[in-house]
Amino acid sequence: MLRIETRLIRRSLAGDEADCGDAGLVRISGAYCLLALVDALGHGPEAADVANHAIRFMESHDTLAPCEMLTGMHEALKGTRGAVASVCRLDLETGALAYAGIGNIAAKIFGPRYLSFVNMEGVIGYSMRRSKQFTAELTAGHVLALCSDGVRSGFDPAELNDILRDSADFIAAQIMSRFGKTDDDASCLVARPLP
Ligand SMILES: [Mn+2]
Repeated sequence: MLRIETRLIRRSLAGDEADCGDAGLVRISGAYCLLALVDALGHGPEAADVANHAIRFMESHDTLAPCEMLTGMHEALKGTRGAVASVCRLDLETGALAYAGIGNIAAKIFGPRYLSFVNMEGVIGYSMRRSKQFTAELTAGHVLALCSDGVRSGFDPAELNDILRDSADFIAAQIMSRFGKTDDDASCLVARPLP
């Protein structure tokens, strides 16, 4: 059974984390771990409400596959300003990771085999087509990072090579401090299988 450590860091443009339009979720149910990051359009308390609504939807539907999760979230967020999101479902017995994402969230696996997932365009709750589901493997030595667009995404993956064996806490903090922007809410969710 895969053991993972995770760390979510959020930084609110408004200063108060309760008003952050980015929100994340790590939730284990049975042999699966659901990992997700949501960025509601805009920022401030209204964006925070939408992001929290999306998280509550996922908490109460935590067995859905990533594609179905996004489709369900789309219905749940109708009438709101909308959001973008990335959803992963990790099989803790095999390390198989199912992934789907809509909009501008970066989802990458760092390590010997670097991988950057591709999200479909759209805004959840407003306009989206059915997302595409991808699969990958998350094994020891690799690190999964989901980052909102408040974090610069075009950096060379090798820039993290020196810290991949550090803790999820440290890696998330480094991503935020090295690549975080200051003009939007910013968030980063890191998951790291333990050796
Ligand atoms: Mn954003």
